[in-house]
Amino acid sequence: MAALQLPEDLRVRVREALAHGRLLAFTGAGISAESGVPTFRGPEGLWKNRRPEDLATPEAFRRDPEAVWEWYSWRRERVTRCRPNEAHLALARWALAGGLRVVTQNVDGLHDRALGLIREESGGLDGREEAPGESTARPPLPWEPGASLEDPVRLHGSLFRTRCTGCNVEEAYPYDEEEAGSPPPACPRCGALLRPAVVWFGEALRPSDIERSLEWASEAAVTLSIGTSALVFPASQVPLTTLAHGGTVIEINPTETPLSGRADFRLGAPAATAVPALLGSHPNPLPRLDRP
Ligand code: BJW
Ligand code: ZN
Repeated sequence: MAALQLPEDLRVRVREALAHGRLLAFTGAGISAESGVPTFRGPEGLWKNRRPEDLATPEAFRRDPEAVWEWYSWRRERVTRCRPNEAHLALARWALAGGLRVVTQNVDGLHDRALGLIREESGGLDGREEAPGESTARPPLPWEPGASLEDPVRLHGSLFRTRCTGCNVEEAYPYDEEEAGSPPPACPRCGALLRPAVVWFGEALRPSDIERSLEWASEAAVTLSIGTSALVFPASQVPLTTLAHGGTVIEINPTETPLSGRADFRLGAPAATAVPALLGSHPNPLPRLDRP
């Protein structure tokens, strides 16, 4: 990409935030658009002429669990065929170097897969890309023992996990080609229907997820709001919290959003080119930077 039209003082702020582990990337569906994952809003988001807003609700699942489950099966299948793009990969490199943290609204697992690819590239840790939902244990949350700070906070859950509508047990649900067209499965423990472990409209986010995200946002010197319409509450509070604490917000989105007028700067460019260009190259091999 040609040099970004970014004022020099903002460029310096981004560099310094990365050097001190005080950059936060807040992401939405647009970061995965160039990987082939449809966004929610706009004509691309339609599925069988139904709007995601009408399917991503507990009422829709109660009314028509087969249709809602079929939509999620279709999305699992589609996302499994997609690959992380240059924006996910650039964020993963800097996350592993300790320069930034990621809070995502996405349920597609592409940030996690990008981390797997970069670990493999740098010969570290597990050294392989884990297929979405492959692990059977619940992954530790970013602040729990065994977790690493490079793992994203997933505010709206995961496509590759289920939660029982009866006993509430949550577990991994790896993609299986055989699942196409099958009805929602029953819980092996209590027999109730399993649902996707995602956050639907009107449902509360996991309190520790939103608390941790707002804490990171308040500590961030720079927050990048990438590929989100910034419409959905309470996730939309993440960049606003950075602003309220005197930090800088840079929006990366080809289309204006309600955040545009409040952000310090807007890059009206697609994420897969803008994010790597903004973050710049990283040292190789990756150092562990000291977090404050
Ligand atoms: C590119 C690009 C490229 C394209 N590069 N960019 C009225 C006012 C205020 C709030 C409310 C209200 N009425 C109701 C509410 C609350 C409601 C809400 O916010 N509604 C709004 C729509 C108004 N919120 C909730 O209900 C939340 N819960 C809640 O509030 O609970 C209260 C409570 C407390 C205690 C007890 C009980 C309840 C829950 C919200 C859950 C959202 N869930 C979903 C579905 C997740 C599962 C699934 O995936 O199926 O999350 S909805 C959907 O929206 C999904 C997304 O994560 C989320 C955000 O969407 P996102 O990521 O921004 O995508 P898009 O499509 O909107 O935007 C993509 C952007 O990318 C666009 O701007 C493009 O331009 C851009 N783009 N290509 C960069 N290449
Ligand atoms: Zn159960």
